Amino acid sequence: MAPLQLAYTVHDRIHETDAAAFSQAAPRIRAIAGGGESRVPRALMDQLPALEMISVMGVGYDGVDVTAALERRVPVTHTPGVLNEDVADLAIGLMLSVARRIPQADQYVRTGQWLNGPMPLACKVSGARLGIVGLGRIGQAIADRARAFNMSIAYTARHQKPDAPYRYYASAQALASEADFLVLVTPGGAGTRELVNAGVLKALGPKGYLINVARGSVVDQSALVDALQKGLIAGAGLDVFEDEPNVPAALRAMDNVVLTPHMASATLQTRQAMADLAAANLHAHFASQPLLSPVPECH
Ligand code: 8YV
Repeated sequence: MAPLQLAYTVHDRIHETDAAAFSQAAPRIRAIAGGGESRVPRALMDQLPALEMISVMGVGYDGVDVTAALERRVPVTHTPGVLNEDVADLAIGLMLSVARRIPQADQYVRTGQWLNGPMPLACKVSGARLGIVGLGRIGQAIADRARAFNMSIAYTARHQKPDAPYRYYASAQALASEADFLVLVTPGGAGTRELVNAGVLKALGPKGYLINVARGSVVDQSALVDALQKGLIAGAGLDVFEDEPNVPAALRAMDNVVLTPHMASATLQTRQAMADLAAANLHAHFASQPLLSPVPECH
């Protein structure tokens, strides 16, 4: 926010908090800066006749109505690439945490339960079968890490990637039936909504784990809660949820899940890199220079 305030007149979310101020400022607002979860619907754009560009500090931009932006010839930019390592690191961390029960082990020691004997045995990660849903840059970073764990790696995506050295499955369900860990790292939005449904979870099976570092919308959350409660899958590591920051009590009460608050890219270094790139896109636009990272639809 600081570099933006130095360079621009910044109205900080007044469209949500101050209708009068927004009504006064709206005719002059030339750009929107938001995050990966920001909602920028057509209706908001309709109130901004001077809008020239939308800069998203995030790789995901599923909250932005890109079709509406394109109709207005308003480019949308995002921050791909700079967060691949962090998101991949957290996906691996969630896999290890849920399979080896690290949060539960911490509590086991802290609460003195160890005095009563050892924890029950957990599930091995190294050498297990990894299924990646979405083999983009982050998915490939996850696969790179998984190779160091001697995992067998397969994936599903909209299209097979000829250069990818991993087995391809045409559907998430087919992939799930051959995976011990199913990791979701697809974009959010209508195209992937509830891609992981009851059938995919059944295919993953009672020894399978679901890891979601994509968007909550990619999973039928009710079906996931049901599958976890009934033991249809072994557990889940979740960084994203259907209605953030609200997480169903049923999920929060479960012992076979690890829950994190949408923090996959939330390190000082990575968020600084994302902020720098998001600001650089704004500066490029207003300097009539080429945008650094337009979303694919705007290429
Ligand atoms: C952040 C994200 O939550 O990049 C994304 O799509 O979901 C995360 O990196 C957010 O974008 C930060 O603004």
